Parts: sequence; C-alpha cells; structure tokens
Amino acid sequence: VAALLSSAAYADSLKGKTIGFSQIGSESGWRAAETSVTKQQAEKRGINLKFADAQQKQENQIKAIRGFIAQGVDAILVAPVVSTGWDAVLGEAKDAKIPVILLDRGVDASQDLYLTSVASDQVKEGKVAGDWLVKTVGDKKCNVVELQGTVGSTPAINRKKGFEEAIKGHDNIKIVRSQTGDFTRSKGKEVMEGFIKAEDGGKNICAMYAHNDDMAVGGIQAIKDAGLKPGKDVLVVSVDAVPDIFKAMVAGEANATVELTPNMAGPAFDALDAYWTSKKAPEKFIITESKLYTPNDNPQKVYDEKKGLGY
Ligand code: GYE
Repeated sequence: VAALLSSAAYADSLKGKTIGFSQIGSESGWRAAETSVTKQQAEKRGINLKFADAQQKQENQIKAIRGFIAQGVDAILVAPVVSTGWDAVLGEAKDAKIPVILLDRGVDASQDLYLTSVASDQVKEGKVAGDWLVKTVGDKKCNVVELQGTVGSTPAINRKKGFEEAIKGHDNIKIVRSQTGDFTRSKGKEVMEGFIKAEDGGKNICAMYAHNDDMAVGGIQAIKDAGLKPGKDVLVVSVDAVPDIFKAMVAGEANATVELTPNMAGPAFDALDAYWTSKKAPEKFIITESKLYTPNDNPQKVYDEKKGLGY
C-alpha cells in the first residue's frame, strides 16, 4: 500500500518528462546533498533527469543550458553560480518555450526569464547569524573575521548584508577582515590562516563568520593549527547546518549554524506540476526556512538525522 500511496502521491504531470539540471559543482557538503536530493526527487516522480556539473564555471552552465535547449528538454533547473550574465541564455530558453526554475541562488535578470526561484532568504540567514553573535558577546569588544562565499553570488552578497545589518549599532562588534573562501573547506582554511597571521596570531580575533559550514570547518582547522581553541578563543558561526558542523559542535569547536534545506528540487518540481496542470504560473519566489542551531540543540542527534538525508 505504501508503495502505491507514494507513487500515487507523485502521479503528477512530471512522470516521463525530461528535465535538465545545470548544477554548479560539488564545492560543499550542502551542494552535494542538494544534488543527491534532486536525483532522489526526480526518481520518485518518474522524471528523466539530465544532470550537468559545471565545476563552478558559469560558461559550463551556459553550455549545459544550451545543450538542454538543443535536446528539447521539457524544463530546466539551474543553480546560478553568480548573479549576472544570464539574460542571453535564459532568453534562448524562453524563446524555445522551456520553463526555467532557479535553485538556491538568484540572478540579476528580468523575472520573466524564469518561471520561479526556490531559495532561502539569504539576507535573513546573515541576520540570524549576526543576531546570535550580538546576543552572545553582549557589549564585549569583538573583532570578527568573515569568510565570504563565491564572489558575485547572491548568497555571498546577501549573507554579508544581513550580518552587517545585525551588528549595526553595536560598535563593540567589528568586521576587521573579510575575504572570499569560495564556499570550500580548503580555501576557507587557507584564508583563515592568512587572517590569523595578519591578526597577531589570532589573539584579537573574537569570532569567525563563514558564509557556509564548509569554510567554517576549514577555518576551524586553521584556528587549531595556530594553537587556539575554536568555539572558545574564537567563536564560530556559519550557515548550511551540514552534518560536519554538528560534529564540530559536539567537540565544542563550533557555536552556531543557520539551516539551509538541500531539498530545493521538491518545491521546484511541485511548482512545475502546478504550472503544467493548471497553466497558472506559480509564485515567483518560493522561500525555504532558515533555523538557528546551537550546541543546545542536541548536535549529535541532529548529526545522526542529517546523515540519513543525502549528505
Ligand atoms: O550555502 C553553500 C553552497 O547557494 C546557498 O552554495 C547556496 C550555497 C551554500 O556552496 O554551501
């Protein structure tokens, strides 16, 4: 019965459709999870998913999208690595009458060039992270170093904006260094090593704010290599809520993360189904939840639960 129910739940207009997915790459644990969840969601719905990994290069994404158009796919999902440079190729998809859905990042293109966007409110994510730091440090002096995401991506732009909004008016809290770690562990570690060197061995660094957990995990290693205690000497706050940040919390090495669901494809496929069955365009922006987690939220249990979710 369960099998029947589950297939009935997805006996929608997507069955048998061919959908192209231009994925950025696998730069982070979260990105890898988004890919596996998207493939699971497509499988469940009987969708023929054409997957293209762009190794974080926009030109590869544009090539993949052109390939999907040439193949005459029924729809295209794209996670846009940066926010600019999409007008031409999205215009080609529109001319070919192929609906495009954006996942987890936005574009600076006119909204009629895509059917809908499924993403978190990334300004809010930065705000939640900054509010946590404000609450935690009170009026104590706190020099913050910031590991930014990919330059020109909406999460990097917006998470910076939200964090700065949160600390505005709290002059004791200052971002003293800020540089991109491109959302990867290795770059996050390398940039944090540079921050520590430049900041007198890291002694006057009170907190590290990373736009994703993977850069935070890399930064944690750099803090330990410098003989400092992450989570204590240097507070660690980031975004994504991937399993490994909960492992760091269990070890007392991370303090807060803002959750980002890897399931952007579910709402995207539902929007497509609604569009194809009702001919009504879905809402333009589908916003996923952002929840703060700290070591008070049973990190071991959260780690175990998340491990089963495609990470
Ligand atoms: O936070 C990070 C990934 O686009 C919001 O991209 C996403 C971000 C996510 O590299 O882990």
